[in-house]
Amino acid sequence: MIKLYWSPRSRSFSAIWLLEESGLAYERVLTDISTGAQKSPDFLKINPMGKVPALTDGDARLAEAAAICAYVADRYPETKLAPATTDPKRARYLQWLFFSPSCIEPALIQLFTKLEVPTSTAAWGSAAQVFDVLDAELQKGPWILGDQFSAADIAIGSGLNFAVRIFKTVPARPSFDAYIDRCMARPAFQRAEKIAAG
Ligand SMILES: N[C@@H](CCC(=O)N[C@@H](CS)C(=O)NCC(=O)O)C(=O)O
Repeated sequence: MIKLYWSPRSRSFSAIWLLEESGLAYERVLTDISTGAQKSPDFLKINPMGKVPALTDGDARLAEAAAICAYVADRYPETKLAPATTDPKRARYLQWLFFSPSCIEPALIQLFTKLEVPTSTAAWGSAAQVFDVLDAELQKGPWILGDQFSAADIAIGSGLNFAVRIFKTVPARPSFDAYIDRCMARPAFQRAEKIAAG
């Protein structure tokens, strides 16, 4: 049985949304970061970073929200959350799935801290570039791979919702608003929101 280690109002949201989309049976293990539960010796064996989300599935264990998306979508192809490895769309899927932790996350931290980094040195270029590129891609819609909803939308949609609607670190744009609305209209997103509220 899949076990998801999660905390309310945290980056656990994307893993909850993913598992709600998957239709798979899973158990939620509350690991409340406000109590320090994420630093317990038992939890550190699952994620030595002491951060949620993390997931175990039999002998498999992993952390990192985007890796959890990739793991579940590949381990359980019946969930149809990723293009098959032989499908040419797989390439763009991987690009956008990795774009979330590699570019969106650091861009958000840059906006938050006002950190100055030369664009040629920063792996994400600049926050402006990240959100311009994402804007252009999302204008094509409805999902990041066009008609096919995938785990990449869970990674990107969760981050964008936090950035644009919750923390308002990123100014709204028509493509972002329309995409977040489409994500929020999904029943699995709505169930995840209720769960993640704690
Ligand atoms: N890179 C990780 C980041 C996870 C993360 O930052 N989790 C935060 C909550 S949003 C956390 O567990 N913070 C508690 C702590 O660091 O003590 C991922 O993408 O899953």
